[in-house]
Amino acid sequence: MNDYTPTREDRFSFGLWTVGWEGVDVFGGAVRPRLDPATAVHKLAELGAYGITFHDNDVIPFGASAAERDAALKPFRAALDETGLQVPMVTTNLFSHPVFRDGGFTNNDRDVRRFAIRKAADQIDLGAELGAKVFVAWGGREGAESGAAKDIRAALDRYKEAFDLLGQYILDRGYDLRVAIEPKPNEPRGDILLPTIGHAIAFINELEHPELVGLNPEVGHEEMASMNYAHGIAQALWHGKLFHIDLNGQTGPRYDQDFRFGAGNARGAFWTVDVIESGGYDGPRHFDFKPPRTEDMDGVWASAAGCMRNYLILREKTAAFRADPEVQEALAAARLDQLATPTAAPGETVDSLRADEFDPEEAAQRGMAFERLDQLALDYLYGVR
Ligand SMILES: [Mn+2]
Repeated sequence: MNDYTPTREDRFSFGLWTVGWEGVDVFGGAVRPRLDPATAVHKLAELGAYGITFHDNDVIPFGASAAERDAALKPFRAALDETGLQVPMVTTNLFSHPVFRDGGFTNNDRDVRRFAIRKAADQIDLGAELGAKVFVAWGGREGAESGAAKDIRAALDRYKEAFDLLGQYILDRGYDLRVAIEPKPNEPRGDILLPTIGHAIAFINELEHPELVGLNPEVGHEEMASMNYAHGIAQALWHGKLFHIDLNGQTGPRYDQDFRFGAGNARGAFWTVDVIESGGYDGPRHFDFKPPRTEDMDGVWASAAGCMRNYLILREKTAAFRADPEVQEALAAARLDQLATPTAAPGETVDSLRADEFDPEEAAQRGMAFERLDQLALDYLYGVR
């Protein structure tokens, strides 16, 4: 048992837009003041985070001149230097300004698409300068509310073109940085392009530089579509495409709730931490959540601390689950060892499988023993084991 105090070795990072969210939603205006980026850096460092991430316009006002840009970045850079907080990821806002009403990279308006690519490249430059290894691309406005308004095949051509141009740009500049696409099914658009992990992986395979592009799956975005986040990131890992993760909380197919991590589908969070810790992911544990509108700034920091605390609690629980001799016995009873064994022996063919002596009626009698195994997990989750 420990007190779940995060340290920098835990590699927790937060979007500046998370703790900085003023609470503006579709039904009401701001409930909290603007959070100064430098203050956010100091506060997150104090809480035990190791990194902060940001959209260009979280720090630099849209349309800022070079002098205004430098002035906005100066105190932010100073805070990073003072605290040693890292910037492991950056991203571009291609959704807030009205010019992006129909998206950035797939906007029907060609002029807007060209502007969006320039804007992304500027933030890639800044990210590389600050040491970021990942550039996240969330195409929240890339989509449609109606049928004829968007030719999906043409839009995907343009989407590919944007990633191909930016990929070549990263290579030409020699940046040590990769791109991570963040899928989401809907909201703010009625339907968003690349709505799931699977759509995005298939899209990446069509790019000029697929090795530069992977995924940044978000808990809530997958669960909004009733999908299993732990399974999704496990498949992304299987493809070598889990470049980054967005952790938060969601309770089923609703609006994007963005609860703090662990507050939402707790069982899903348990398996999410299990996959992250045991599946070979070595990137930041990044939180993309929204402290509820009910909270003042004290509540915001309590919410941020809760994300890290819940992760550490679940990390301890999942590690204990995996190390438990009774669990290992239950895993064997559930035949996980057999699943890990290739179906055919080396050199075997379909014809050699025909030589098996097998009684399906007898095999059909074997239960899979999954319930005992799952109850052991729930005993850990519920805190009785
Ligand atoms: Mn996100």
